Amino acid sequence: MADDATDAADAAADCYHGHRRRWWKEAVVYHIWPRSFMDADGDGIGDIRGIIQRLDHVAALGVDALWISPHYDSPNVDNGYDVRDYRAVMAEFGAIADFDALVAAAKARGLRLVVDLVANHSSAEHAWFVESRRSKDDPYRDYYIWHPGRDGGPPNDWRSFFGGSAWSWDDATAEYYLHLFAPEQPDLNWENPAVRREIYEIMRFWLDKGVDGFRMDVIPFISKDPSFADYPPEHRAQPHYHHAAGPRLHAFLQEMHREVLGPYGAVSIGEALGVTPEQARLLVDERRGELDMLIHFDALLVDRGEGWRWRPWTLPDLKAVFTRLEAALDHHCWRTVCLSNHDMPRLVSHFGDDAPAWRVRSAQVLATMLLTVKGTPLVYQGDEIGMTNYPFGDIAEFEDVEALGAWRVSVEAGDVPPEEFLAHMRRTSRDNARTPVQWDDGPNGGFTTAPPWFVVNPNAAEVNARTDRAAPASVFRHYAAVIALRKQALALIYGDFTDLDPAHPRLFVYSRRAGDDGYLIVLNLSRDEVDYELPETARPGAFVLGNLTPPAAEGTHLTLAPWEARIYRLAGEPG
Ligand code: TEU
Repeated sequence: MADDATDAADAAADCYHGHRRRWWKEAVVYHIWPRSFMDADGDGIGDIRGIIQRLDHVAALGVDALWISPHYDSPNVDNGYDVRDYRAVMAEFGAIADFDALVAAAKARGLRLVVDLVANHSSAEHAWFVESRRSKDDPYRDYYIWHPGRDGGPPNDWRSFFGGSAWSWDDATAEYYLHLFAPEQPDLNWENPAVRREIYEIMRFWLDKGVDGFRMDVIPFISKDPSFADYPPEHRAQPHYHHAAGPRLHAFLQEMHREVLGPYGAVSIGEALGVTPEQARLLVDERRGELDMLIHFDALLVDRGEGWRWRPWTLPDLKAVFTRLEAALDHHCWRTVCLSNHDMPRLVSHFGDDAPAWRVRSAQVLATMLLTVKGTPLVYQGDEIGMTNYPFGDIAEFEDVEALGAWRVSVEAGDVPPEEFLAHMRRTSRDNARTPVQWDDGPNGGFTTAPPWFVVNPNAAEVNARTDRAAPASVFRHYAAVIALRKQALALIYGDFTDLDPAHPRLFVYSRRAGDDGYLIVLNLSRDEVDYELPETARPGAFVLGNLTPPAAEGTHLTLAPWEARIYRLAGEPG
């Protein structure tokens, strides 16, 4: 992409390799799910003071920013993603003074702070919805989406992501309201300018408190298909593609940018469920003034088929995601790299190997990948110490509204045998990522002194931050080392991504090249030792960093140990 002309332009405009340099492109973001991060006040629930207590752990990783999942007042049907009051702090998490203290504590450590914006829907307990459902001519009626039924049932065939119809009947006014998630999460009506103004005011409120920007929950869903017709056949199996394709999405986001994001210089990270890499371009092309970057789902859902049922995946499937993003997004666009979060299984259990013999090494390989494929990496709490999925045995152990909803519509409806459901959930459930962070080998993994709100993984005695950070082979220290390398390696941030061997079933071999500068990354994502002749196009220069010490003077013929990660400089010109 960069040629001589762009090199000259780069120098003039604080660019690197054709990209405008921005702090958030060069940052690593650490994602905190407050309920399970750290409990400071001894009630068994994580809180803001707990986040402050553990900020030194986060800062020691070398990350640049925090994203915290919703900290707002909520009845917690969906653990904070159902907001009752957008200007108040959830009582279990603390008070507004604690939030102010968090802003100050983060700034004192040079950390930026990004908060969650849940603007597609509110809680049904939000004052707007309480009013809205009162009567058809209530001033707040049009804050939400109400429709009469069709043939004695809901207005159309739209489905809730948490099971069942996306419409609930409300007796008071004898109409249905729309909720793409739980019935307790009614969708806001973005066609109503008053709703948009309210959201912008809420954004200004938090920006005035000193936050640096927003992660925007299911933001592509804010513009609804105005026909309210049934799903078109091509979207029936994957409705998120339908909900993300509303006609006014770009207009709404451009307005939000004009009104708030632009004037404040705030960063925006859109959760892009239902957005293909090709559609993503329109949302993040910096010349359009919409969003800065998206959380793409192509990697996260590589092992999910219709109805998001688990299906086997191969390494070439996963690698292809990064190539497709590279092709779709040019140097006017940016993206995140997200391989785990509070909605997904644990990173090492999902894409690595969580058997005790391979857990640390495979977590290190995944860290290397997360931090060196192109985009702003999002590191989810606990992954930096190699936390694993929870060994769920029974439906009674699950807490998540999504898991319980799926059980209702599949097992209780007699469609799926319980054992099959549980096997699926052990692999995929969001609850895997929501068990408390394991800080040490003490009671409750050091998360709380009270009975914890949710189960602690029984492996806390072996897998915890204190043990990991002190061990010779440490997941945490490997993250920190790769993050430190990024800070002095602009080619690792802005360089072109090229998969050098897309079909290899065990290795991920890629380059990050910016003109003459560049890196070669070789990852073995398997338990096998692999002999490998590097392609002509990538000659290894100096070895920079790895999770093992490679044999000296191997040349271009490498022998990779199981779950080995290596980063080299690229030598010379491309062949
Ligand atoms: O997630 C939307 C979303 O992508 C999830 O529904 C996800 O697809 C699913 O959980 C995969 O199993 C956002 C939030 O991240 C999630 O926690 C909320 O439950 C949801 O929106 C509704 O606000």
